[in-house]
Amino acid sequence: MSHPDNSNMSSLTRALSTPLAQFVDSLPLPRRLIAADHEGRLVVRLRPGEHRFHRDLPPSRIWGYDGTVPGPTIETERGHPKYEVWRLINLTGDTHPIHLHLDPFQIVSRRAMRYQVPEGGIQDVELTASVTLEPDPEDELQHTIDDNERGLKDTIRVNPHEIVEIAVRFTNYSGRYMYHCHILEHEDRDMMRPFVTMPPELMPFMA
Ligand SMILES: [Cu+2]
Repeated sequence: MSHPDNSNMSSLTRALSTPLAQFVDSLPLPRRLIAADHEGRLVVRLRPGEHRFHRDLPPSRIWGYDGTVPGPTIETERGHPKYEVWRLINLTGDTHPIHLHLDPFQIVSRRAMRYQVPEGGIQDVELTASVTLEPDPEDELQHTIDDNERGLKDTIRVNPHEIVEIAVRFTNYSGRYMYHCHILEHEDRDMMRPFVTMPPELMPFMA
């Protein structure tokens, strides 16, 4: 666990002792990622980063897509909706049922992997680990797809020592949605992330 340095702390205390001025920051414009420029195959990683939520507050450490808030805008062509493939990598010793809001998805693969987390590799917002696509010698689990997992799903089990790939297509609604672990204690204790979908009509305003 790391602690904010003292100068950050005192400017935070100063900022919080008076109400923050409203609507003084311009809206952040996310970076555009155009699927067609990458042969329809984009990779966006969750990374730690910094974001200043208000001009009078010091930067906060965040987890964000590409380490930014909001994450990049992903642009696809009208009439050519793209599937997104999400790769869920479990670096813990527990099985997590991961639940995605808004649209159903299909499991593409479930693969065994082994991983190494270096000393200090998992902190409050930072994560360093190396993943190898081969079974861990101690792992006796069969990493196969069950018959009842082959249809459209809204929750998928991700076992320890496992990478699960799911394909999802967001088509119906725009707004702010969530994906999270469906174990109550886990979802209430940070295993929950937002994502935003929007129609092409709104895209020009994001450029
Ligand atoms: Cu969980």
